[in-house]
Amino acid sequence: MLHPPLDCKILAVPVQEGAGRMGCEMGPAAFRAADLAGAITELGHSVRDLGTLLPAQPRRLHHDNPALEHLPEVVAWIEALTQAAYEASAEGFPIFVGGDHSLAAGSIPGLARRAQALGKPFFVLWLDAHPDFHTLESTTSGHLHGTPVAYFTGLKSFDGIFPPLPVPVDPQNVCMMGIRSVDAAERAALRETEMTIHDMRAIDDHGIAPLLSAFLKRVEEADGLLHVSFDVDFLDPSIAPGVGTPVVGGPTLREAHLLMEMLHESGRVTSLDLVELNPFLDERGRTALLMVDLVGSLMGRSILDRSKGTYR
Ligand code: HAR
Ligand code: MN
Ligand code: MN
Ligand code: MN
Repeated sequence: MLHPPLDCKILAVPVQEGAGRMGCEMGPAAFRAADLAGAITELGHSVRDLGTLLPAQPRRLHHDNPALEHLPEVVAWIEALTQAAYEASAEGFPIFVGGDHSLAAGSIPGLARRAQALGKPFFVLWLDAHPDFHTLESTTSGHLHGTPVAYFTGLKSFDGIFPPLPVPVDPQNVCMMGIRSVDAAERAALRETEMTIHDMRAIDDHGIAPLLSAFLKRVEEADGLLHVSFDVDFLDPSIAPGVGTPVVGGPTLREAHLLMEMLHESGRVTSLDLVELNPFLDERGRTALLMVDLVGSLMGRSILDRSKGTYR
């Protein structure tokens, strides 16, 4: 498959109210300092900076779960981003730079609406230590970055509180990798879902490559669009400490690069979230720099030229 240069569009979405610890607001600034744009243009792609999204006006909202934190603020971000993501995906390759993972409750519904308008099936690769599958009733932390997957796959809990979904994402088109921290209510709810969930045990057993290949084959066969939602805490905290909810036992540097290189080779990825980077918790920018390096692999950087297959 040929890989024409991409027309990348970077939208900064400094939402931090969905997380339990503040600091993700500084994510877009750290990605700029780590030269995300330069790493992409260096590979022959173009980059347009769409600037920084502003949230909608927060509205008074009530829900019976008293644990919920910053509900009006997060909903205001989601409202603005759903529309912005739909518009940004009219052409080119949008990159949504967070911001905490509540961002995906806006980016993904906007992109799903775009896919529907184009008549294409829409797939999501969810890279995360967490499934983020809480409902508004089941979350005990009240941190809304733990809920976007339940929302965008159409669970009823969000009706009348989050914006109405333009179109739900088919759970059969969602694949999660890296999962290793699942709350009791999520575990029970995940038993009922048709999403593909590769927890760390599955990665131990099979390795990243065959699991990812199988999913990419399905995207290919459906001629689908593929969105990658990359939560930085997917990575092992020994290499990526700059996150609010680190979980030990994550993928290594090489596993992460392999995954990104395979995504590039598939030629299927059409949009990307980069979320949960918390520069306040990072060590001398190393997590931001690593993430930029991984985006390089996604955008076509490889150690040696692989176009002719293996080397002898
Ligand atoms: N499941 C936990 C909660 O709901 C932790 C959620 C953490 N989420 C993120 N994004 N960091 O994946 O509080
Ligand atoms: Mn809290
Ligand atoms: Mn997440
Ligand atoms: Mn996470």
